[in-house]
Amino acid sequence: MSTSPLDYSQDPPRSQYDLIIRKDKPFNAEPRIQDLVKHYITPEQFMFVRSHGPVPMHLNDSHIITVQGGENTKEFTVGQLKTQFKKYHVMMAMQCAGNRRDGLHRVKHTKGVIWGAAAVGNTTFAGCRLRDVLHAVGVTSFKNDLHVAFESVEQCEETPCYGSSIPLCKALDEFGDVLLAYEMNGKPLTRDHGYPLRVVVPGYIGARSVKYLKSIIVQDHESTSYFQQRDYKLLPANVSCEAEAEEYWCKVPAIGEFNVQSFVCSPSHEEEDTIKASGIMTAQGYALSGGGRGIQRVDVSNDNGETWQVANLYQPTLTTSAHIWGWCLWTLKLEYKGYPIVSRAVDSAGNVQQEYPVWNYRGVLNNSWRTVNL
Ligand SMILES: Nc1nc2c(c(=O)[nH]1)N[C@H]1C(S)=C(S)[C@@H](COP(=O)(O)O)O[C@H]1N2
Ligand SMILES: [Mo]
Repeated sequence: MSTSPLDYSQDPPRSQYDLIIRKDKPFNAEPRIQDLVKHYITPEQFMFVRSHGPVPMHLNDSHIITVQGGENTKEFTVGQLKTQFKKYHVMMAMQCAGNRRDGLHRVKHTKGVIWGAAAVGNTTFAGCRLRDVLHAVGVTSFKNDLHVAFESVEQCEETPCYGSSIPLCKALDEFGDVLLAYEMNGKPLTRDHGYPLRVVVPGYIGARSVKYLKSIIVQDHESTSYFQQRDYKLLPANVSCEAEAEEYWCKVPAIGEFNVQSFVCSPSHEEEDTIKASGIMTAQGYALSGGGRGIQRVDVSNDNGETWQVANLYQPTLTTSAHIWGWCLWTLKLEYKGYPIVSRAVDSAGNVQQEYPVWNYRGVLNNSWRTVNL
């Protein structure tokens, strides 16, 4: 770890964003919750940014990515990855595992950036498939105990570089849709979102989608990075400080796929008074689940959970993919009865978003029902 403070003076300009800054250095920002549900595909202006260090500079198409699989090591420039491999597109929800940590804080204090409920967005990415690149270094069949570790070029506050890993079976899965992406929403990646190349792992927590990619290594163990081993883990509820967490880090698995989630985005807390006056409102929100599981139902209650009404869902499916990686936006017209509006999603596997006082030390999604006036 560096002893001198990291230099953020070369971070990109950010005037194009319409985001609430949660932390300045490193830059962490999310949109206003009502803005999040205005578009099915989140424009960059409203896309959250999660960084752990200064944004790397002077990278371009000649940046080299090292790929190591078994005996073979190959180097590819970003330019070569663009031209030598077929280009694929994926539409997916990117969600930080810290999304809704502010709600979690009402249950128990945790460590990490205090996100609201908008550390999530739904964008399209384009790039080559990680699968094809691994094939090019001779990694074609998977064993369950192998992992693909990614490292980035940037220096983080916590460690010399950002790193993470995913199981090799996810990386090689023909329908896993893991990309080495160079475009977001049809344009070259911006510096904040990982220019010139990032991994995108659909259905997994955002932490696995490593930006500013430097190396890819197939190995017999998970990434030893701080971000795989000491963060993004669900610790038991009795753990209340760093010292108590110590014995759990090596026992508790790293989170991969995220769980089922939904939130009432509009009306927002600030808009509550307007609702009270008019009585009838249209509630709007998002719902999503990990692992390619789509949303089958969103229930909404206006009477403190006594009764539930089924929301109208918008979740286009792509016929080219075996999975649903995108989010679901929902709406429902209902009456305001003086209680907070709450939503509860059910994913395609029948997993129900439930309320329990889950505490995640730093990172797991708080799965409690969302209210407009927490
Ligand atoms: N190199 C690098 N990759 C990274 C991160 C980072 O700080 N550095 N943050 C991760 C986390 S925790 C999340 S949620 C996503 C956020 O992606 P975004 O900033 O493009 O929205 O990037 C992931 N990849
Ligand atoms: Mo994250």
